[in-house]
Amino acid sequence: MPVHARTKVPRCARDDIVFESNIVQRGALRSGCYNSASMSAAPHVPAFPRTIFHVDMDAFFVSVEELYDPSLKGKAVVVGGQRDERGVVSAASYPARKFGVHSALPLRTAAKLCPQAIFVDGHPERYRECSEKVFKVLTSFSPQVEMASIDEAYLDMTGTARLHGPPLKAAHKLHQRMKDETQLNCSIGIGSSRLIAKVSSAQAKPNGVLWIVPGEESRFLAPLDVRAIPGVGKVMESHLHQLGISRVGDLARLEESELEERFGKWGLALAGKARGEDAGGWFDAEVGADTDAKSISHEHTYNEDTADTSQLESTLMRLSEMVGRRLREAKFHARTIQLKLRYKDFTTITRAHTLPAPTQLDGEIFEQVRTLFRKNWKPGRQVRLLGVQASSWEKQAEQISLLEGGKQQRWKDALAVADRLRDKFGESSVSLAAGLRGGFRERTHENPAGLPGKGKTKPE
Ligand code: DCP
Ligand code: MG
Repeated sequence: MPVHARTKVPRCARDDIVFESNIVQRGALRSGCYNSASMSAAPHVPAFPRTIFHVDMDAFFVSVEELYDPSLKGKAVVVGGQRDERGVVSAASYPARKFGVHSALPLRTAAKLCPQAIFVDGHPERYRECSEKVFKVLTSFSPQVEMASIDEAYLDMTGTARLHGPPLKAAHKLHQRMKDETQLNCSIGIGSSRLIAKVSSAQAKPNGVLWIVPGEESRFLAPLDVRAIPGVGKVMESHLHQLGISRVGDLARLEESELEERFGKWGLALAGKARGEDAGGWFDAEVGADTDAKSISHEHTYNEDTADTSQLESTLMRLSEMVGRRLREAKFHARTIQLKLRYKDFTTITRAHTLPAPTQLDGEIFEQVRTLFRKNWKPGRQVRLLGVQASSWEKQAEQISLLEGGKQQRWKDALAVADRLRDKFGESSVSLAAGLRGGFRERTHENPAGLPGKGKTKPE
């Protein structure tokens, strides 16, 4: 079973990850496997290991922008807005990352860290379109595909060896097909669990393939920083540092009971993850079993804080339209509508309301969110950010609208026309009257619940 790579390649970050030299060239696919077969203790190899691929597109929003403007290639590029605007970086190119620029950093900080960067506005419709192409390529490889976010997916490749060959060969094929069909680079991690696949794709970046040979999971994870484990954020990291734990190996050496005592269920999950298991409810389902987003939200940060009621309510209308549109695209009806309100001093509140019947209509979403806003906003207080989120889905067939039949159908027809116009002429081409003043660039946050690296939606 173990695959021995041919030659060690010095470019690789770690000696024990072996990359195949014949395909390592600048810009070309880096490929390899982690296999410590030469080491002393025989690893424990499960009788029927699963083969999971984690595919993650490289610098996704940036790479899509490069397709539209090839002059951006190889440069420090920041997607998400202009250098003097409020708001945050959506994506940074690898050259920009060398200066410390990353997603979620304020645009103005990014401009200070990397003044030579080119700042580009985001185009969500382009990313959605490319994401659909990515999904198509993936489904041509395995029927069990689970999109975990707009640019990443898990594939269960167990039992596909006769069709696609052994894991590395299959991954090369997939990598090439992805490039041919989308003109985009991706990185692929291969492991016996989703967790291992996810961690290894991150290690393979950019433009790489890395296979963790079954039985090598713990040894592969041991030297990595605890932050490499999906779900370990800054707060957990600092708790662990206080206990003297900085590497995954330190964590794996701790008694499970000790971790459970300190961190409860979370500690138990952490112990499992440190061994490379899909522990802790993040990965309970089979790949492809629950692929749907658990919430759809849109938010807007003002360039200048505002306390102007009509401007604020127009923004809520615009955001409601965006959320409604995504619901209709996904054929979902949402029962819970949530408002997010961030004041000038960054105090943030979220308030949710559950509807008696689920909806996907802009007007109904807006009505709820405006009620929440009017109840909770302190008039005169400057607002920095507003957000609208829809969650708690029901399938189309089960829904009963708040609006009675005929009126609801008329709304649906009107919204379908509006959606088609937006497809053709851009997101801000059509808006209900109240939303017109709220025109702004779109930012999309879709939060599939229980996914690695994507926090569950919780009130702030
Ligand atoms: N994204 C965003 N806001 C964030 C994080 C990400 O809008 N806080 C968007 C932009 C990214 C895309 O999602 O391009 C995918 O996120 P990734 O974490 O996969 O990052 P990239 O694809 O940009 O880079 P990498 O090569 O590290 O995967
Ligand atoms: Mg990515």
